[in-house]
Amino acid sequence: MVGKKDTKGLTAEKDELSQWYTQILQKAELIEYTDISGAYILRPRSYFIWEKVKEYFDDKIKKDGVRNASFPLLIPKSNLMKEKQHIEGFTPEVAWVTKSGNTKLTEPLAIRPTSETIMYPAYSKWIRSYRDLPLRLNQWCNVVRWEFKNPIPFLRSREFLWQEGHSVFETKQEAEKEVKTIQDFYEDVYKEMYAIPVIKGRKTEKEKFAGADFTLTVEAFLPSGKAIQGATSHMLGQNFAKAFDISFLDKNEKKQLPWQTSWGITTRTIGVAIMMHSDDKGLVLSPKIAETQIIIIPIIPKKSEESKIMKKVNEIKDKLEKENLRVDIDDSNNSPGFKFNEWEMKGVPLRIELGPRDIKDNQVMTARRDNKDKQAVKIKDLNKTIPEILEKIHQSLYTKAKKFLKDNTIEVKNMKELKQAIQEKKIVKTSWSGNQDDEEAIKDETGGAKILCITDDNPKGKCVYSNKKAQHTVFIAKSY
Ligand code: 86X
Repeated sequence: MVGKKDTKGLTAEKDELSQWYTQILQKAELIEYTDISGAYILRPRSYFIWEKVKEYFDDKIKKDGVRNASFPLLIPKSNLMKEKQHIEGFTPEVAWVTKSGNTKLTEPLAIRPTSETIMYPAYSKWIRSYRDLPLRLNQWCNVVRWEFKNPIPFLRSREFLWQEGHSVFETKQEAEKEVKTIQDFYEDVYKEMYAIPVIKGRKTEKEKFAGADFTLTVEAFLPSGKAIQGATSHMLGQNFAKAFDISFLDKNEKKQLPWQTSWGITTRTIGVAIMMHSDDKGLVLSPKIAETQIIIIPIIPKKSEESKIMKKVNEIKDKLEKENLRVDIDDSNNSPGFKFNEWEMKGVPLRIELGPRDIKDNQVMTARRDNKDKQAVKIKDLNKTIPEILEKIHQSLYTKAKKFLKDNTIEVKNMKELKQAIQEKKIVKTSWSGNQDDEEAIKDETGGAKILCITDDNPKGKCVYSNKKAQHTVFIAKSY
């Protein structure tokens, strides 16, 4: 297909991964590039996805008692340096504001790479007694991290959108409960919004956030044979409370350190969804996040039939919109075949065709984007049947991705099997000693495959690398 003249359709097939991905981003009108490497415009069709995810997650956390707030974008240098230990490894990524007009600022201001150092000084003021706890705040915002690895739209950009939740509790138990709850919420986002199954686990000591006692994660495995971290939920223990002087008086008027958590999910999720479901014809999306769920294409063989068909098409649109469905009509002068390709490219989950024959038969023809299934639907049944088809699309995207994960998960017992599986672009389930040298050796000997997460702490058997007694069941794969 490469080199085909048609400049409208995709010219790269799915196995040529990066070209295929960048073509989809542009042709499905998701992303526009800018003059800044790593900074992208999220066009309406991709920002819509983020709005849906935001609505869904925001509702979940609010029902669970979290409140939203907004903290400043700019962080004074002295704040940022307060918790040196956790900042140290990150400093090369921080972008700074140093001037207003031509005047040098007395103190440089960091553009937030994450907001602990602007939030926790305020937490220190607000928290006095056990009555002030729990304090559970979230903000939806953009952050900037001046990464030096090559940027990939959505997956690794220098500016991205996210939510960052930061909670403070009286007890360790409450904090531990929250990090698990939020991890479950993230799994739900992937399953219910994106139709993607994830692996839930805990990061190894090497891979966890350095400021945390432990880090929970959700990991997705993509058709490219690479895994990607999908979101993160940290048990911060009392580390930040110490560094930012956050304490409270308990019921006995005794001074105590509280227990904290932080958690985030980002616009990276959009890239994960694109890579997971899309195909040689372009974008494939779950109906839950598609800006246009249904495209109606009038089939008009004779000009004399146009007004009759357009009238019917508009009736159908109204009927579907009453069901809260997102519907568009393509009444352009392009040929039906051209329109089919164009809307397939844009990832519209369901196409409805309506021509003179259909009007006679009181029906429409529907075509699913995900599997090409065609089905005639009586016009009187549209309000019931179309939502059912959309639900089926979501379910079958999820089932297909789940099957892909299952079919590509291989359990191995030794390094020979592990190396072979990684070479074959699989995701590996195996046992590990818990020893960091063994973890590093696994990475070296597989050409860069990492332990993605720990899923069990009581495995039988021996470490895949060292043959020592296994402490953890782990998933291993190459990753983004
Ligand atoms: C770690 C920790 C945490 C709240 C999350 O993962 C979820 C939401 N924050 C983020 N992290 C940094 O602390 C960090 C700090 C600086 Cl200064 C930086 F430039 C980059 C960073 N990246 C990640």
